[in-house]
Amino acid sequence: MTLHAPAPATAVPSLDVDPFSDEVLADPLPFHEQLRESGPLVRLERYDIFGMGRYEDVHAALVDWQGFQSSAGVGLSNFRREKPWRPPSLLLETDPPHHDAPRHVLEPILAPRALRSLREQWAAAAETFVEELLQRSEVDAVRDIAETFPLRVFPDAVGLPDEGREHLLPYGDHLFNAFGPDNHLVEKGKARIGEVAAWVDAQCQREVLTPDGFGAQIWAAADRGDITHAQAPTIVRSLLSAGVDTTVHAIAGILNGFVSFPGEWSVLRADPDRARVAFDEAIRWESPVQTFFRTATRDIAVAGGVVPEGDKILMFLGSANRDPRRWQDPHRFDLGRDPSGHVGFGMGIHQCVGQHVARLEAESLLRVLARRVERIELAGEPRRHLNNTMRAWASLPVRLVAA
Ligand code: HEM
Ligand code: OVM
Repeated sequence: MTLHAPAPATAVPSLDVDPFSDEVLADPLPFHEQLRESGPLVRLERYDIFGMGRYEDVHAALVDWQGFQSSAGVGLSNFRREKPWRPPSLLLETDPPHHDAPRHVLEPILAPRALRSLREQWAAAAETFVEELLQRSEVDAVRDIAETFPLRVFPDAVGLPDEGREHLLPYGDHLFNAFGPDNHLVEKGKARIGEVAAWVDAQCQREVLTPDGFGAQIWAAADRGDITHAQAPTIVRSLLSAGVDTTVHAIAGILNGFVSFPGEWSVLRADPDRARVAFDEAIRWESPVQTFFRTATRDIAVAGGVVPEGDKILMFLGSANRDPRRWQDPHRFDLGRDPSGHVGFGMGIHQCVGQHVARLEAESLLRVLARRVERIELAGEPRRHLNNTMRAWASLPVRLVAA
C-alpha cells in the first residue's frame, strides 16, 4: 500500500434498519443512537439513501442549500425522476432564486410584530378555553387540548370559513406521511386524500378567504407584484399544510414533557414568563418534525465519505436535537437549559417561517394553564400516533388539578 492511498470508498458505515418501520416510528430514540454512533454519515440500505444524525452534520447540511437542494423534494421521492403527488410547495420544495420571493412575502406576514394584534386575541381565547377545560377533571391532552386550541385560533387567523375545517388534520397527516416511503401509513391516507386536498386547494382562493387574515395578505402581495397571482394560492396552501398538525403535535409534546418531568411544571408555574423557552425546549426534546430530506447537487464530501450528486440524504432533526455531543443530558426536558440552536424548526434559508405563530399559540395557552392548573397527572396509558415524518400522539389522558 502506498503512503497516499485514498480512503476506501466503503468507509461509510451501512445500516439495514428501516427508519420508517412502525417499531422505529413508535420509539425512534434507540435507532437515533445507533445512527449517531455509527458515524457522521451512514448508508441506509433499505432506501439507497444516506442519513445523518449528529447535530454538527445535520446543521451543516441544513445551512448548505447550494450543496443540498430542496427542489428535488424534501421527502424520499426524487422529483427529478418521479412526479410529485401534489404541485410542489413554492417555499419548502424550491431553491433560490425561486424560493426568494415567496419567502420574502411570507416573512413579514408571520413576523412577531405582525402578530401583535393576535397576542391579545389568543390570550383571551386561551382564558375561555382553559375555563371550559377545567369543568372536567380528566381530559385527553391530544383531542381536548392539543387539537382543540390550535384549531380554534389558527384557521381564523388564516381567514378560513368554518365549513370543512375537519379536513385540515387529515391533510397534514397525509402530507407528512408522504415525505416518507409509500408504506401502509401513506396507503391508509390515499382513500380520502383526493377529497381532502380538493377542499384545501379550494380554501386558497381569494373569494373564500376573509379580508383580514394571513391568506388575504398573501393575495395583497400578489396585487403589489411581489409574487404572481398564480403563486398566491400555493403560498396560502403552505400555511394550511405546515401550520396545523405541527402545532398540534408540538403542544401534545410539551404537555408530555410536563407529564414526564413534573418538576418542570412547578418551574413554569413559578415563572410563567418561561413559557417561550419551555416551548423551544419541547421542540428540541420532542422534535415534532423528525426528518427532512435533501438532494446532493454535486459530489459532496461529508466527514468520512462522499454523497454522490443526485443522491438523497435524510437529516434526522430529532436525533440532532438529542445528540450528546451538542446537548448536556439530552434526554432531559429541562426549562433551565438554553435550547437555542436546536434544529426542530430547521436552520438556514428554509427555517420555519411559521415559528412565531407556533410560539404564540403555545405561549398563549401555556401561560393560562400555568396560572390555572396546579398539577398535570397522567390518567391513563399514552398512545403514539405513527407518522412517517412527525413524532405524534394519538392519546394522552391527563388529570388537571386546578390551582
Ligand atoms: C418550514 C417545523 C409550525 C410554516 C419548516 C421546517 C421545519 C418546520 C423543520 C424546515 C423545513 C426544511 O428545512 O426543509 C415546524 C414545527 C412547527 C411548525 C416543528 C410547530 C411547532 C409552522 C406553522 C407554519 C409553518 C404554524 C405556518 C403558519 C412553514 C413553512 C415552511 C416551514 C411555510 C417552509 C419555509 C421555507 O421553505 O422557506 N417548519 N413548523 N410552520 N414551516 Fe414550519
Ligand atoms: C409547504 C409545507 C408543507 C409541509 C411542511 C412544511 C414544515 C411546508 O407546503 O410549504 O414545512
